[in-house]
Amino acid sequence: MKTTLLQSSDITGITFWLISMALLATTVFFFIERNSVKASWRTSVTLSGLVTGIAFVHYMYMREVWVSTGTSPTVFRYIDWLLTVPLLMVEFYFILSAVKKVSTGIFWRLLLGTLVMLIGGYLGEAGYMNINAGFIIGMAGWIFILYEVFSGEAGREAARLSGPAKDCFEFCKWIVTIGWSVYPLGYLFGYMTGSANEVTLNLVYNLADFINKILFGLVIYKTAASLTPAGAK
Ligand SMILES: *C/C=C(C)/C=C/C=C(C)/C=C/C1=C(C)CCCC1(C)C
Repeated sequence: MKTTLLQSSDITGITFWLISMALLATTVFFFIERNSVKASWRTSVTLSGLVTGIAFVHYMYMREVWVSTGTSPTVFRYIDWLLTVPLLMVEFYFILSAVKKVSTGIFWRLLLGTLVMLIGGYLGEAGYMNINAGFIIGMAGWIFILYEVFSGEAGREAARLSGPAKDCFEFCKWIVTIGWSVYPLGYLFGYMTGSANEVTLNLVYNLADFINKILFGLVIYKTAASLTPAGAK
């Protein structure tokens, strides 16, 4: 019997449900906990909550597209990315500014780089631009933001830090390098060469979002909490 709810054999569909509910729970958690951390870290925790909240709403729709059509919810994914990825990337600026005075140039470069990455990717994937050109523009945006957090001004500021804030920056840096590589690989194997099927592709994206959205936010929250002296706010 064909069901449009969820079949027990639909592992990818099950991961759509799992992450939807995990995103809801972490959103509630971040907004409840934000006032329990030191004031300088509250913006970072708020951003984490916005990321998981926006993703939760999109996942409700993506799940619906998946279980009822069995096809990739590409438009919803890109709308979600367009909002959540810049918010995730500017977290690097807020991690630094929670512990020291840094220039706003870092903020604008991180924002600009993510927009180039996503717009290039979308134009290529939605057929408005040559597939390879879209990929190259997207990759250029990603390399630009990776350069900023590794060797650019943000990376140099982080190198002068010590303690939990530095560990947090380092951890997040590897998430955007390794955790994020899943998406361009998906573009390459799922879309450009067509060698990965949609079941695997969506499964991998869903699991990656667990790390890249939920774990990323939790690490920032944990850092904020560990730098908040007991009994103080
Ligand atoms: C929560 C969602 C996240 C963290 C999504 C991240 C998406 C990317 C890092 C996408 C990157 C792309 C490239 C680097 C080149 C080709 C096109 C994209 C947009 C798939």
